[in-house]
Amino acid sequence: MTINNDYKFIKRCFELAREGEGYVSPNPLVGAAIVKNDKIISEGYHKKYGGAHAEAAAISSANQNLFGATLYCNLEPCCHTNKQTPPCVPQIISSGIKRVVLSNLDPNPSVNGKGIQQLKDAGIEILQDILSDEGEELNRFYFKSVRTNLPYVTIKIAQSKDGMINSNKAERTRITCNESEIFVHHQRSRYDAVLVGANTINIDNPKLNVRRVKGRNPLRIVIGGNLNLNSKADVFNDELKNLTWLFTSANSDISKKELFRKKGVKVFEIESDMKLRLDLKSVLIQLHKNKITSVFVEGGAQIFNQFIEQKLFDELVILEAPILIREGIKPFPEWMSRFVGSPSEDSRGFLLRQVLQLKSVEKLGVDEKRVYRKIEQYEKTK
Ligand code: AOF
Ligand code: ZN
Repeated sequence: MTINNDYKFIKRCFELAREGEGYVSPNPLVGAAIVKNDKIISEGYHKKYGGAHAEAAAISSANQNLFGATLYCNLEPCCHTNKQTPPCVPQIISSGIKRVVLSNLDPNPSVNGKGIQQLKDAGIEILQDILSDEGEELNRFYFKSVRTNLPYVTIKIAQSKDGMINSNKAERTRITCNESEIFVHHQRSRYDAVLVGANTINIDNPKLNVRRVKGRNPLRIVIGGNLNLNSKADVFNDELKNLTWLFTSANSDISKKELFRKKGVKVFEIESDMKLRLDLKSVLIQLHKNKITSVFVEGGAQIFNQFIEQKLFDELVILEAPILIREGIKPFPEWMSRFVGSPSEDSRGFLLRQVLQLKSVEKLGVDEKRVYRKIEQYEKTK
């Protein structure tokens, strides 16, 4: 067996794992392939939360003896009990598989190295860290969540060429093209939740669902510290209103909170400042406690500013349309917008550049998509 084959089969595991996108959270995306004589004889992936693990699915769907076979999987097989499904390691050992090739260790403290140790103790050969960067990228929501107890946060900003997200008029402005919209709907189907502030609800009345592509709807998180919110907005009244979670100040109007609760909206009370602005880190901690591993932030300007200033994000996606708005609302302060537009020598722009790294630039129809990643590592939140 050549190392090239090992790469090829691990890549196949990534493809299989991606089939579970949107359905397995808070679990990781995992794919598995069983190989004999350089040929895949069985495959499996983790299809949904609570369902069979990738390795178990591949073993159970094999229709031949696995003695001497190699198992490929992108994540270390689990060995812990007291969970929804039986551990994979004993199933691998009893199947007769003699070699396991994997991409990443499972950072879950109940596994983290113990899975491969048990396999080694049973005489199984292990090859680890194959395409581990790609594996990290694939499971970046899961890894961030397990390592820091906070969800992975992506900020998406749709802006004009002159860096504006809306005109000054208190009404919705259409900025990006059809292809960008399809991209956004794909992202909504992959992230556990989308998040917006009260102004976006009141001005845009967004549905925040998945309509342009096939996929599952995300949870819809509304930040409304002072509950200055239009209770007639779609997210509080449509057929998905049970998927709307409202985060408000512990000190906001009690009868208004009741109104939203009566509609079937889940209301969370969070610490706030004197102006009833919420502590966003506390919001993220609450989301983690409720099994949310990824959040797609869709606006508006105040929310963008707070997430960026407090460095509570991992990824920034700018969708830039070739139009000019001239007079309108900018998603962040001047110094920041110059940095994420074209490189600037501004000193704060320089600081931001140490935090952000441009990862990709791509055309989406007539728009340009720029993806930035936050370089800084997080501390674990208790
Ligand atoms: C694997 N293969 O396909 C997945 C793994 O509650 P359970 O039984 O689904 O177990 C969830 C834990 O198992 C999860 O926290 C992670 O550590 C691991 N996920 N492991 O061997 C898989 N999805
Ligand atoms: Zn498992």
